[in-house]
Amino acid sequence: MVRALILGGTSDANLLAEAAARAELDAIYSYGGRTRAPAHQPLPTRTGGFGGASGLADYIRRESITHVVDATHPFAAEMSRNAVAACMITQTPLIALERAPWAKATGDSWIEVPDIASAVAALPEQRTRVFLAIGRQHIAPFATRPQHAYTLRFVDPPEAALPLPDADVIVSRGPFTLTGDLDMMRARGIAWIVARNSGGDGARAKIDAAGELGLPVIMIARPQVPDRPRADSVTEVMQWLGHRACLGA
Ligand code: 3Y8
Ligand code: NAP
Repeated sequence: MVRALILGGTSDANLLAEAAARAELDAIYSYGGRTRAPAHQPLPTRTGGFGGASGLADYIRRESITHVVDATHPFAAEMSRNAVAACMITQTPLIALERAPWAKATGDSWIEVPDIASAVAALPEQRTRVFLAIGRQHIAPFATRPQHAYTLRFVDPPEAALPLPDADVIVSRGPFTLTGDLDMMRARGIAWIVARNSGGDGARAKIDAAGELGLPVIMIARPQVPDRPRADSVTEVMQWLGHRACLGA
């Protein structure tokens, strides 16, 4: 019998959870515990780290997990690495539900950079108005560019003071809309956007809005994750699970 662990935390993982619940699949949804009030899931849910790859391997054995689906965000590279290692140790089938990176549309002006440090370096010297749509965990490096007026978007309100003298925080968890992001960028006179290439539809609005407004986007490329089987749709993952279920594996 199939008993699946879904490593979640994204809108795609949420769609998979809905499909799994509808199919009455025996599955557990896992959050990393990054946000205060994560979205409710129609599956039994666990929250927090496992304790590295070995902790995840122990969890798989203890919970008699038969299949692991890595539906985490493309920037959750450590979780993805641990999933590959733990599934190797325990010989558990693993598949990644991965969404394609956003591709630059004609007319878009992107500055593609490999990491946060290069994104900071790509900002102009002259004071300007920057929309930092990269969450809360990677703000500190921008403190070396205090001259800009920053708009930040977090899922939860900031607990401590920000390391930026001129910063304004929007608290919103997405998914975001083109109208909403266009209005926000116009109202705040945004001239530059910094984004990570998350892919998917849940946060694409800011990229389309930048394109419509002809604004430059500093686009941070995804980190490398180890090779593993991947699916690009919920249907494919369900077949991967359902197929073995009907074989009674
Ligand atoms: C805790 C689960 C849904 C899911 C919403 C998607 C869409 C918005 C893209 C912007 C970019 C950002 C951020 C973002 C995206 C969706 C999706 C997606 C980017 C939640 C969620 C959790 C998290 C963690 C959080 C990070 C932060 C990143 C905000 C839930 C809402 C910027 C990534 O405060 C913190 O510490 C937040 C940390 C990791 C990146 C960062 O470094 O700050 N996501 N996001 C998951 C867990 O605990 O396991 O709370 O319900 C999920 C979503 N995040 O409801 O439809 O495509 O999946 N989330 C980035 O750079 O792309 C927002 O603002 O435009
Ligand atoms: P990360 O850096 O790859 O992971 C760091 C550690 O957090 C992992 O080693 C693991 O701890 C724990 N962890 C992460 N995701 C987990 C999950 N789904 N279930 C259980 N433990 C998890 O992860 P991250 O980038 O901080 O992302 C954390 C969560 O937010 C993930 O669920 C991800 O899908 C979601 N998210 C992230 C982003 C992003 O920009 N990174 C965007 C949207 C959503 P142990 O080593 O102790 O097991």
